[in-house]
Amino acid sequence: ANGHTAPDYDVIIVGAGLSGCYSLITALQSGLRVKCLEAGTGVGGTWYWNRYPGCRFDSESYTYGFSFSSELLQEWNWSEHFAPQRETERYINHMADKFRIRPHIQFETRVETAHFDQGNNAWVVTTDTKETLTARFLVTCVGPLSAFTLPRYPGLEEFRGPSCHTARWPKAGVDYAGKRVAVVGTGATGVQTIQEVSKTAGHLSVFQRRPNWCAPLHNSKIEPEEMQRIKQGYPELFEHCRGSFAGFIHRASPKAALETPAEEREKFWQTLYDSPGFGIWMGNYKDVLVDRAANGLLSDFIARKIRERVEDPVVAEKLIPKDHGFGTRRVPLETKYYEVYNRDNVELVDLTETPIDRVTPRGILTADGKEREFDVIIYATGFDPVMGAFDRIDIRGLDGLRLKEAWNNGPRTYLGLTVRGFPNMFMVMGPHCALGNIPLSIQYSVEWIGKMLRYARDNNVEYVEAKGESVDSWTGTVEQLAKGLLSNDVDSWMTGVNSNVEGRQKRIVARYSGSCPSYRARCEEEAQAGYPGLTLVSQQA
Ligand code: NA7
Repeated sequence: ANGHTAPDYDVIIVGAGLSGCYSLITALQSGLRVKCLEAGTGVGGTWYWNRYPGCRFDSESYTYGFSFSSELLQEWNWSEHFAPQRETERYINHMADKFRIRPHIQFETRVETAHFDQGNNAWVVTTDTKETLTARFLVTCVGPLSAFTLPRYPGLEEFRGPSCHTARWPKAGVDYAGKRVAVVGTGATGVQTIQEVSKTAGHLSVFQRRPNWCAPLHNSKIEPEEMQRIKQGYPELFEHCRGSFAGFIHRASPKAALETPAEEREKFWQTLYDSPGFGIWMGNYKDVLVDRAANGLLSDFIARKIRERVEDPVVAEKLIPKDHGFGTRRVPLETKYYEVYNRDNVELVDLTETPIDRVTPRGILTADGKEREFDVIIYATGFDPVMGAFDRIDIRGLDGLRLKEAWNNGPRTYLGLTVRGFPNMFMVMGPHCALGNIPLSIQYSVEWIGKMLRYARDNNVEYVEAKGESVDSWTGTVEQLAKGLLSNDVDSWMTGVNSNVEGRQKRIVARYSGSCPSYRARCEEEAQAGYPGLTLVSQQA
């Protein structure tokens, strides 16, 4: 109509991780013409790229899978309470085959630009394969932690042996057994890598800038009878997770640490410390993540554990965070991590004492003039958080406005799903949406967007944009919710900080930190009221 050029597709999906795969499934089920573009050679996103040694879930396997299909739930068996990467990647591949989405995914194709064409109300997408595709709607499924970052040390390229970031671990693996290995970084990824690599490396040097508070994972096998029981209980299990703050099985206690007698508190913390998963983080007293005194008590408890587990008291002190309290950054879950430092073949290098000067052809030179020689260097140095994957694409909305510039002073969104000035673009796991148990959050966001897209089709809507007042009010809500949370006073990916990226030194509010149920309630309200927060323009007959 009106001399418009009809776009090639109704929807282009960027990325074929969990978000992209499920977005594709819903779009196909709605009968939309859809194309998914993926940089990798396979599906899985995070679970495709992160094949480093020891990579596995920190959330219970059976709460991590999607629940939209009971058939999928019933036919899939998890082998461990916290499944390894390989199994999760297999799960996502299984899903892709079951729902026949593969023919709609173009692999080895990285989206380079996405510009909104105002004349046609369509997105024009170009790729590194030199293709141009157009679609009415753009759904970004680029992942909150996918743009990996390397340190900016001089000489990084000069190292002669194999070196890689954990998020680009080669499929063929890296031979580190018996070798001299360096691991830089001690976040959730570094901790998993260190535990595994230390088992067979000839010598391992861990380069630690800031330690994190870790707690035991307590992984174990799932026997067939147990898996059967889990399957029978799926409806209640997911109901329980949907009702919890962050979508996990763990729920915070209604009690406050400060109002509990010391002896009882100690017993409770010991039970949590001895139990599998995130309980000690998500299922703790209600005041430990918001009250400094309560948090201090819990931190002291964990510090005692570290001192008990690490033989060398000097090393133990280096492993105890002094700049932030327990749970205010992402808690890495570990399996004998602290005991790694009792091994003869492992050394902890404290970068606050001896920063890295440069990487040399032979190894790493620290500020004390010591050059350590390595055969392999592993960078577990994290990601340009949440906005990073968007920044890598040249995304332009109305009047050529660049998304990167629009978010210069921090992201501004409506419901974490849409951005003013960027019509017909929806984000899955973008800034300001609820994260927590990610697949659960993904499932909700994808279904919300799916419903929106069906509404648009059924009502001939060809233009959808967040209203200015919606964005102001939602961004305000998100910033308000962040106040009072101890985690928002600490540098981490959760506050949008990454020392390796220009312009990411300042803390911002990158994520919605209210509860998942209240997030969903707010989004439901928008949909049920017929999208009053969005400007919808229908096609003229
Ligand atoms: P994180 O949690 O961002 O951890 C990155 C680690 O790398 C952290 O210890 C950093 O130290 C360290 N780092 C980063 N840059 C440098 C440089 N230049 N020099 C030395 N050390 C550095 O990323 P992860 O991959 O571990 O985890 C990401 C998420 O994936 C995690 O939350 C889970 O949800 C799964 P710093 O603390 O900044 O001093």
